[in-house]
Amino acid sequence: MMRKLRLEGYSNLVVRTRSELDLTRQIEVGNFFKDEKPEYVFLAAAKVGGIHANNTYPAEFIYDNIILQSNIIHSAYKSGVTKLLFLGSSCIYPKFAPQPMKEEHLLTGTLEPTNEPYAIAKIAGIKMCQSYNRQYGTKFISVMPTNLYGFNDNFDLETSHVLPALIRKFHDAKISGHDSVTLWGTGSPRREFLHVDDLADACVFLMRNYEGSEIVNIGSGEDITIKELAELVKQIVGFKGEIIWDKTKPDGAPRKLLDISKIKALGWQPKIGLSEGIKTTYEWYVGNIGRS
Ligand code: GFB
Repeated sequence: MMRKLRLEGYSNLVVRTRSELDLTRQIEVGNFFKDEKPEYVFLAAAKVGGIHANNTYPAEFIYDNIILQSNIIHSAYKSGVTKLLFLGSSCIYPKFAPQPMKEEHLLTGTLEPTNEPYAIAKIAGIKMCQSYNRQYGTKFISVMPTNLYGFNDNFDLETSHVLPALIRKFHDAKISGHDSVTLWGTGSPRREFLHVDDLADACVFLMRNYEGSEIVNIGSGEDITIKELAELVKQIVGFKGEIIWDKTKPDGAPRKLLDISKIKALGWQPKIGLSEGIKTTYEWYVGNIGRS
């Protein structure tokens, strides 16, 4: 978001690091909004992680996300913010929703157990934005991105999402000369991926052009099996060894492809293809994090 907003020439950007402002503290968040009086709020702060992190820390995922989003949404209302964009996730949809998943499929079936606490928190955020719009006339929009990847991602193997994990696992194995890499599950689930620069572009687009209370999906419009993704990352990284699948780890949702016809009808399109996006992300990783 910061990269995109600076590119667009916005200079009056107000941010706080986690150590400067603890978003789980209601009074501190209220004072921050009173002092700074932001006009536009991109609510991207959240406790996030991949399938293993969600499955391991359910209490933190539901508590941290409900608390911090409630503090920010309520303080945005109290301080008269012009518009707020709330970021949810594609995991809010039912585990067996028809594919591709449309916005109206929300709350039509049971959720994927591995990330239900997180999904419930995000659904609460959507309902809070919609309720404040209805009762107080606020303009709080809710957008639902698919699985994201790109620069500055979390590459910790315990808490990360699959794509950064694959980049790190294949790179480390290549550098260390290992002859195999172990991945989780069966490799058969399908996932959709969107580069974070495309997401930031969509968020600025919607902040400018959308005022509805209904949620809006943001995705690339195509998905891939984890096995196909692994082969793609393996080839981009240049790892020559074999892939071992650890079936004791969960697969999660079998598929969660978003229907993006709503945002396309508004005039937005994703621009960064998966293979190109992985290549530039791997280059960034090697230049900034990976051991060479
Ligand atoms: O990206 P990921 O952790 O989350 O896992 P979800 C996607 C798929 O990749 C799962 C498989 O089937 C994993 O088992 N996978 C294979 C791996 N190897 C690995 C690995 O080394 N690391 C990881 N992380 N996965 C998340 C939700 O679900 O999607 C979050 O838990 C959020 O709440 C996020 O919604 C967008 O896509 O399954």
